[in-house]
Amino acid sequence: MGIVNVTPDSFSDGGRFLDPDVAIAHARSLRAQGADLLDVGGESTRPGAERVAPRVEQQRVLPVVQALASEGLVVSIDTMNASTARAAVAAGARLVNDVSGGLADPDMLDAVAESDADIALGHWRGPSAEMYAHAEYGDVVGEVRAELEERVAAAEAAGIPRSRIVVDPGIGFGKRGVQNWQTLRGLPRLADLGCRVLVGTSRKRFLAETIGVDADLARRDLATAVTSVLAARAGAWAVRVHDVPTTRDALAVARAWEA
Ligand code: PMM
Repeated sequence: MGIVNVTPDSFSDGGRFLDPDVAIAHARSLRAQGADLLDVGGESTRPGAERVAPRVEQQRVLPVVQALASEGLVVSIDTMNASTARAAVAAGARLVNDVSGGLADPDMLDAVAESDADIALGHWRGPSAEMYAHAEYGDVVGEVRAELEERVAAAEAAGIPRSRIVVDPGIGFGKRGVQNWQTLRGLPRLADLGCRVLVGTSRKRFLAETIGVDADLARRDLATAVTSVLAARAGAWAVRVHDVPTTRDALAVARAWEA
């Protein structure tokens, strides 16, 4: 899954793709580099970020979703707003990627249930502005798993079958440094929920804390490729990355090793 952030303030690429034509060209190049799925988002979820009005979010993302879907590309919409999810699905998005797992907007699960789109439910304990206030765990893997299981049950109760549900452990969301590594180590326990698993480590702070807080993007992309390969080996269905070639290469090397 290649990341297309149509935002002024995402933490590693904010402002680069705010112009729809630039975002569309970027998405096409991610596709050409080997991304099977393009994740279009119009609201930054970086720690401390303020919410964006759905109207503004939709002005950013809908032209991009519409253009990519009309070219036959598989698009996911990264949003916590049901109105944006509905509009993006109408414009051709096939997956609704909600980092809040349907908790931020009480209408989200119904919006997806009414469509034939898939939904990715992220592990989330509160908005970006306050996310580290909730980073208290006894058993991080057990708690992430139990909280995701509740979200899966809520989605099923809303009428979305498990075959259309993807779970995501929400790396960096309400988790500090080592809690992210513990969560990644526990991926096989999430995979046994019986849903596809999506993992997003790309360029995140916990990687920089491991390789060097001043690590530039190229070094963070290499670290991302390593975690993405390990996630794939632990059963992930998809990995969400900014830099597609590095992760594709790493996956090809790992596949050759295993073959
Ligand atoms: N992380 C971010 C945004 N969207 N979606 C999913 N499913 N999983 C993630 O880990 C995730 C996400 C934050 O990263 P960005 O600001 O670099 O896009």
